[in-house]
Amino acid sequence: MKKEDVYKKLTDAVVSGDEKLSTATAHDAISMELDAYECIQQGLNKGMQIVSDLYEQRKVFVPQILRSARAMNMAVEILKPHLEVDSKSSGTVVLGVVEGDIHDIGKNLVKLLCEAAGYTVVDLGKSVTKDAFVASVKDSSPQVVGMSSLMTTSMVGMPDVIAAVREVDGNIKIIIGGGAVSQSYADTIGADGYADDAAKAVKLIGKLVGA
Ligand code: B1M
Repeated sequence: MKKEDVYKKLTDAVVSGDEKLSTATAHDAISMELDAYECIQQGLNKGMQIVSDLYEQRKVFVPQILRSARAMNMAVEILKPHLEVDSKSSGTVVLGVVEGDIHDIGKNLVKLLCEAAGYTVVDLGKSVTKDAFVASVKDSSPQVVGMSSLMTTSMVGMPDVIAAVREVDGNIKIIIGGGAVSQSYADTIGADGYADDAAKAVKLIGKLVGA
């Protein structure tokens, strides 16, 4: 089997929410010594993006979305130990989905790729309050705080988090991402950057911390 066929099988497994196929294909990918990062990006993530579009078009519904997310997560767990970890870049990144928002699939991808790039990630999870971001900045002194939002109702909480975090540490870099936000929103609220996918988020963090 060619690597493109494996990526496509991973994509199809996520789209159809088939966890048996996603996990079996992840094992195949490992035995073929394929790059775990590429399997996640070219295979699983692509599948999740397709499912998201189908949901928007009302061609799939919540139960299918959840099956797809599970198929993806189970394959990620198999691939994760095989990600090449870059031991050179270092630093701490605090990540969280903003308050009121439970969409964490994209944030989890950002976490995974940050860890693969050698960052220590403090994952605050989903629906994270401003106070929890502030407490985490005090506790772990990160170089970067990353906020994710997929809902127009939750993205409006980002400016308050930025102000509160900067009160604790004026030098901290703050980035945002997720379907609800954009570069222009990042500029408007004074974030240091925006990324539209997880791989770009890692590059952006590297640029901001001078790695
Ligand atoms: Co819902 N949901 N959802 N949802 N959901 C959206 C976001 C929505 C756009 C669908 C729609 O109606 N068109 C809509 C929001 C509308 C809006 O505000 N504009 C919506 C809604 C309304 C809701 C509910 C309110 C539905 C309801 O109950 N009536 C409810 C909300 C509950 C809440 O949060 N309080 C709800 C619930 C759910 C599920 C639980 C069923 C499930 C979430 C499961 C989970 O996350 N654990 C779900 C899902 C899956 C979606 C869609 C279909 C897919 C999101 C996703 O995971 N995409 C979504 C529609 C869509 O996005 N097209 C939708 C795949 C993921 C890999 O992409 O997260 O964008 P994404 O991440 C990308 C980039 O954005 C980037 O990297 C990733 C790719 O590499 N990125 C970052 C993400 N975070 C980043 C952070 C960074 C940098 C990059 O730096 C820090």
